[in-house]
Amino acid sequence: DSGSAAGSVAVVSGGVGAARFLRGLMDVVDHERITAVVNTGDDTVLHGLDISPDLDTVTYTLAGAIDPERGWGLVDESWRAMESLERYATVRPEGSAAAPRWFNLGDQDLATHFYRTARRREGASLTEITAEIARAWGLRLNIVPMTDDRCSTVVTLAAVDGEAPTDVSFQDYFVRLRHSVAVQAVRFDGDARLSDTARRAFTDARTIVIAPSNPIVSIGPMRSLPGVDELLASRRTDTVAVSPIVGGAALKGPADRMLVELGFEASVVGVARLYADIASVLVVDTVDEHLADEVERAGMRCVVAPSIMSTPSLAADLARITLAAGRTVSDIE
Ligand code: FO1
Repeated sequence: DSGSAAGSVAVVSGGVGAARFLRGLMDVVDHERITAVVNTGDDTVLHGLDISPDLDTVTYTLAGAIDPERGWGLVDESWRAMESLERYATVRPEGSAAAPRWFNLGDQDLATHFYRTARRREGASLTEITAEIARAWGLRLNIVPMTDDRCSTVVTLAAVDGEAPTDVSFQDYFVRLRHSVAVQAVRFDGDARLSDTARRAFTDARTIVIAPSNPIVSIGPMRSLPGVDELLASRRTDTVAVSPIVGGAALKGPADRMLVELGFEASVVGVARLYADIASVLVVDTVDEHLADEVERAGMRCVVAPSIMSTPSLAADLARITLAAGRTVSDIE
């Protein structure tokens, strides 16, 4: 086991892809040495509840409780609370947004949002609450939100039929509109700063991994916080990214389409151009081996490995290769 010699690892994380990578990493590194710094740009408030989808996806996946088909929410979930909202939808006055049904909160999942919301009202920070939730799920690794402040991903939808482009929240785009609409721009609202815990993780880590998450809407929010790109750039030789694009497509979600709509290339080369300033190595899947030279011309060393984490053991192999790639670089440069 290379774990004890590996030092600490900080993982820049979004949702599903990051969670699977972290699951693999837990087989390779002592859990206490792992810090997942997780995107909160997707966070939303519904029914008055504070919902942090990426934090919950990471927590539930690592606890072995995620629904494997959906990739979000809990396994063996029931939906009676959601179904019961139907009664109120009939009396809701015009213009009211009460009792929304488009975002599915399972009966067991609701307990997490109840707890998070109640603790927030008591004045606890999202960092403290997230650690409490991870502990409740029996996890020993550090799961930390990127910020304790509000940072909201806003998606500008492309104009249709000569009408003005419209801004929607990330969950409106992703869930309500099923990300089936063209995107013209993405921005991050709020006056957020990187949390001290996250900053310490990035500063102290032996290796920083940028997980295979959507570069724009999962990794992008963190990079938008003041000083984060500079901090990662200062650790560039110890930072390894894993490409979320395999064979020109995203394994899950709209990353491929979104990259193209925003003027980037949906390929490992496009990913390399986005990350070259903050990471020195890009891990790409074997199907993209023919693009390795182009990745290197974009300014990143290219490591080719099977990157589809369809089993925990493949995820562990990928984690091992990713850590080894980071070590080689900082030993040479
Ligand atoms: N994704 C959906 O596509 N539909 C849903 O109804 C939905 C509900 C939901 C509830 C809790 C949660 O933690 C995640 C949920 N997600 C749902 C996933 C979420 O929208 C996305 O995974 C992320 O925001 C994108 O990374």
